[in-house]
Amino acid sequence: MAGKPKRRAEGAPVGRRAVLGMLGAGAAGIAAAPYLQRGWEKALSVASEKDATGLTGLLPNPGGFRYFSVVGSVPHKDETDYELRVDGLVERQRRYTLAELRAMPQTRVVRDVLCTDGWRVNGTPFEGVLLADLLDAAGVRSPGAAIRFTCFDGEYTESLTLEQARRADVLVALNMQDKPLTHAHGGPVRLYVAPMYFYKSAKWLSGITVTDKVVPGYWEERGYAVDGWLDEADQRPEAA
Ligand SMILES: Nc1nc2c(c(=O)[nH]1)N[C@H]1C(S)=C(S)[C@@H](COP(=O)(O)O)O[C@H]1N2
Ligand SMILES: [Mo]
Repeated sequence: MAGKPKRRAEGAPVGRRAVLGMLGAGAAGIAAAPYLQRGWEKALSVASEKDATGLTGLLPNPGGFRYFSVVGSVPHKDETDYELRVDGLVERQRRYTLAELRAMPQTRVVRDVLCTDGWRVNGTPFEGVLLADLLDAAGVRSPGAAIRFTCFDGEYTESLTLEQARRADVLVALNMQDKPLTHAHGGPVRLYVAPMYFYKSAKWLSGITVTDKVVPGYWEERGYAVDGWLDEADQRPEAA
């Protein structure tokens, strides 16, 4: 990345880590967090989705979501040029087009979305292919024990253990809120890890690489927990 965006982006982890630390401190931290978040928004009010600050994550979105990207601009991809690679410690490397992913069995999961910054959106449907099905199709080989996810934004990465990746609530998601994933929400394909904080759900997913051990992801290299489990209560399906 060029010097300027990199320098600007370095501001983000410090702020995000501070918020995380306060959340860890309990109720007082939770009460304080919105103030920090607001201050942050004010400081970054010049940021727009189009600029290259890498700090566009604080712009409110309709429906309670906030747009997050660690880079300023992300290429748009659709059925004509989207491709998902499955490689690494597998028997058979695979490449999927969007049409091929849509033709596979689809699973729908409805849980609450929680970001470590303190916002949440209850009862959000995601739908797509079970990550476990893609791993089975590729055939994990020894000593495969973890997954590294890469994104076509060129920067973001995530990780899961193989055991986590095989859960029935971990999707390669094509739909969100019963509509095709928009570009802003990581479309056409994002990872969706229902039982964990939303930073685990990598947007603009382009690569699934089986590794022998967990390689910490983008935010994890900057202080986030590699295991992003939600509290038990927040993992439950919405009582509809
Ligand atoms: N590629 C990519 N994926 C990402 C992020 C990002 O910056 N880049 N941010 C993460 C975080 S911290 C959150 S809260 C969610 C935000 O998703 P949204 O923009 O759809 O609300 O995406 C996660 N996945
Ligand atoms: Mo987040």
